Amino acid sequence: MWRLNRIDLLAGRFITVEGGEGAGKTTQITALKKRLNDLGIDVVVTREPGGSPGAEAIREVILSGKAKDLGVRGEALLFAAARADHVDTIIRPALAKGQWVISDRFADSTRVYQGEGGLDDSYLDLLETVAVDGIRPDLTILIDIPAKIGLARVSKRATTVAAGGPDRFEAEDTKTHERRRQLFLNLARKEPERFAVIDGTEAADHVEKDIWSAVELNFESDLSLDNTPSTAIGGR
Ligand code: Z5A
Repeated sequence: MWRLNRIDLLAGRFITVEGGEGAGKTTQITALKKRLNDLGIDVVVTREPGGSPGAEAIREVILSGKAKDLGVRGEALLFAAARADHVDTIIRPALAKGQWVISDRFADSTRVYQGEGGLDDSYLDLLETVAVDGIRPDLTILIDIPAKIGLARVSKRATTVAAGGPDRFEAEDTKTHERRRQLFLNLARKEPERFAVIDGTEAADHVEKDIWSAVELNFESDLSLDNTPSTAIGGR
């Protein structure tokens, strides 16, 4: 369906960051935001599930495990409902204003987590179409890390969801996490023009440099503009 507000007509840029637990997504998003801000680019950092008040309410229900009884299909519908609200109230308006949006997880996470849970591609395609409503990432950074290393990093956290401890998904076994890692890599192989796969096992500052190289490569023309705040175009 033709939409006047398709992503290619929006002024901002949309970057998603994907990967398994403890891959370093949050750490790297903070660093990437700073680098872009230093160039005068206005950046909105957000996350999934969540990112908007409605979606954050759904996040609590999902990650607490309360929705597990809905089964993988029902749970996927909740992720899609959260994403639709997030797109409508946060992502699309920010892109329309010329802001850059960095989202900690987006639709690829549903492909991987709910796909691994047993949902087939046709169901996932349908959900994605209605949830993203034409909004697709310009670049997806996949921070790749063996499940064991990521889980070891997050195991140092608290032990309850409320206190930031293992959630409904983190609590699953290492083999499940490793299968998810392979699914992420499969997605990246299918869409090499959208994905940048980054080795997440390196030290954080090394990972940061690799991510920045990918961003520079993908947004060469945007970043070569004089993006100082006084001359920023379209709010960037
Ligand atoms: N989910 C789904 O099933 N379907 C969907 O559609 C969506 C999500 C959108 C959300 O969890 C869960 O929902 C997620 C998938 C599912 N499953 N799980 N679990 P979340 O948002 O609460 O958590 P997460 O996305 O998995 O993030 P995380 O576990 O917090 O990890 P991270 O953000 O990638 O890593 P970090 O917080 O930056 O770093 C973790 C630790 O490692 C921390 O102590 C850092 O200091 C350290 N770290 C970071 N980088 C390094 C390096 N390079 N070396 C050493 N140590 C490092």
